[in-house]
Amino acid sequence: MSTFLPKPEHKFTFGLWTVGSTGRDPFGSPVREPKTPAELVYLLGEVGAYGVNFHDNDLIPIDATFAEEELIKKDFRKALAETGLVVPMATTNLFGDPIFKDGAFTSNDPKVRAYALQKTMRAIDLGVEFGARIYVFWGGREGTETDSSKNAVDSIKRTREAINFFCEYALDNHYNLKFALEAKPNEPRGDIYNPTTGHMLAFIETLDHPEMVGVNPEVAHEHMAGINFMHGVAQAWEAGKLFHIDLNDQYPGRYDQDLRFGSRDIKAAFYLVKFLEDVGYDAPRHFDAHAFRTEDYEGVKDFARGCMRTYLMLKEKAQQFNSDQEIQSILAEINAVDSELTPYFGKYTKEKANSIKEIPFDRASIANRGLKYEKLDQLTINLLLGYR
Ligand code: GCO
Ligand code: MN
Ligand code: MN
Repeated sequence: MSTFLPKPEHKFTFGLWTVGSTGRDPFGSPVREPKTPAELVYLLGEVGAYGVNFHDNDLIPIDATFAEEELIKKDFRKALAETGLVVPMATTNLFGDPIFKDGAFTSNDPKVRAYALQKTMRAIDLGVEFGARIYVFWGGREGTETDSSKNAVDSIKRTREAINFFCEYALDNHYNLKFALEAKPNEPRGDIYNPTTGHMLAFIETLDHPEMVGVNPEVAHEHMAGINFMHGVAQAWEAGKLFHIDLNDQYPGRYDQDLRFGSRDIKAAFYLVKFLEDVGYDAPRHFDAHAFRTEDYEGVKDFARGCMRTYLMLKEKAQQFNSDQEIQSILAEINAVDSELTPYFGKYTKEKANSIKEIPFDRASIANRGLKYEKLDQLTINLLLGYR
């Protein structure tokens, strides 16, 4: 039995904004004293995380002076060195400041769009300075409350122009950087453009450097949209676009909850972990969630440890699933190959098409076969509940 302790090879990461959340929400003030970036790195070191990610302004406040910036960086660098934590991913805060109230790259105001370019280039420089190899774009304010305000086609074109610009910027500066686009259907805007991972995958193919750009799917965001997260992740993986992942949890139809990973839908979390482990996903496993507002910093540590432990417990369950004889024999039966039919599949030829047209199918007898999915699903439940 594993001890479920996190190790560097698991690549468990947290954002400064996750364990650093002070519990402020639209209805209430902070419940925890803010900690400095360096203090948060020590906290993450204590719970056994591998890395820490940041928005530019999680590390350097937007109005910091040069001297303040240098001091923060010095402390942060020292904390990284002492804990051994790395910075695999960085991103830009393009949503917090009032200037972004109508978006950044999609704002109708050219001054806002130009400022967003400037802020992002500086944030990319900052991320690269700390070793980030993945740069996330989450367009939290890139949307509308009323569609009389913005042209949806222009907004897509403006987003494309911005991402193309940053690809060239990275190439021009010889940065070893890949971009990961993160979709969310709504919140903080009424509606956000490119609302799902599927939209992002389609959008990426229209860029000048699609090879530099992938996705950063988030559990909560796809659950908010009521769709199957693992299916989107699989599609991204199959397309070679799963550059990063945001793990958390969420009840559909509610506000953006950012719950501890696996705490709401254990079954969905299980299939997700099983997928990632089966295919050999090797990029960071980033927990983009935060502790309940009821917690102090001991509770924040419980939260962070819980995210990682649940992942590792589900990983063990996935191994158990893969070596369970009864489950595997049902799967083998379901996936049985019919060698007589094999020649009919694959690439089109005229001869193949004509011969498929001639096959006599006994529809009723094919349809009569039970598929044993009830049994398979219950065996999975037994396994997840520890009765197998
Ligand atoms: C959210 C998003 C963010 C992004 C982060 C990185 O719902 O607020 O998930 O946490 O992931 O801004 O780009
Ligand atoms: Mn989110
Ligand atoms: Mn996220």
